Amino acid sequence: MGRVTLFEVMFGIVFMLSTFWSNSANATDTGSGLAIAEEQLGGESLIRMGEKMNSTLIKLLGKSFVNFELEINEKICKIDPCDQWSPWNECSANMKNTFGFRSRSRVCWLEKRDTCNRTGEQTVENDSHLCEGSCRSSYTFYNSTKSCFKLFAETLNQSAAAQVCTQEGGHLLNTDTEEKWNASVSILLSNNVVAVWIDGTRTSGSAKWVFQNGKDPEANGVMSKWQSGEPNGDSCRVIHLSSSKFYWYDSVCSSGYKLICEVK
Ligand SMILES: [Ca+2]
Repeated sequence: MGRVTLFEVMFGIVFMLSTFWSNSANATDTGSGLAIAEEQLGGESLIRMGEKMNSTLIKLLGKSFVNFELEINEKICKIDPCDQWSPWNECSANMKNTFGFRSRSRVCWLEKRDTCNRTGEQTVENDSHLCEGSCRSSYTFYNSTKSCFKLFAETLNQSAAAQVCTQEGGHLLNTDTEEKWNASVSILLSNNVVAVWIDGTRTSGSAKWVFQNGKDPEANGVMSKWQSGEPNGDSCRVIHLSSSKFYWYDSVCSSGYKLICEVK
């Protein structure tokens, strides 16, 4: 059977209904098995009905419907000869206020002859678009500093703590702006933590402070946060609570403290 036009289908439906009416005694007779639930009406069921009623016309109509259904199915396959898109991958930018790309892909069978049969030569389509970065999961964004911070609750010596942050792609938080100092205090308060390693080491009590990232806080205009009597000759920098207030202290580098990483 060739292509079926919409007109032919409509004509067929009208004709079929009139045939139903004229045979309504048989068509609704559940005893003869001709009753068909509405949701089962389709080409195949019409063919079966035509066979039972010995009606060539209904059988032909049924076959027309089957062809029509196949044609629609094929058209749908032609419209979308591809699998579903994969989920978007993570944005290549991992900081707020920075931009990167994210992408997704899908497999298509654009050259296939049998439209619904997804075999043969595949094409991988890629799609990508611009995205704004955000802090990675478990990090908190501080708008005042435009940075992502995370408190690590394990107690480590200074070099192990610095290494954790390096592995995270960042560094120990350097309190080289008032905003970063305030963010640090806020993190410590909200987590009930009394002390953390921050960025800043020196080779001896008289040497210059060295920072993994950023500047010397005081040279950068941060008001001194040293506890009175500090620094007093140790080589690693911490924030420590004293009488309900946080201060900078220098501490022995092999001591154990929690840490805050900053990722940039
Ligand atoms: Ca000290």
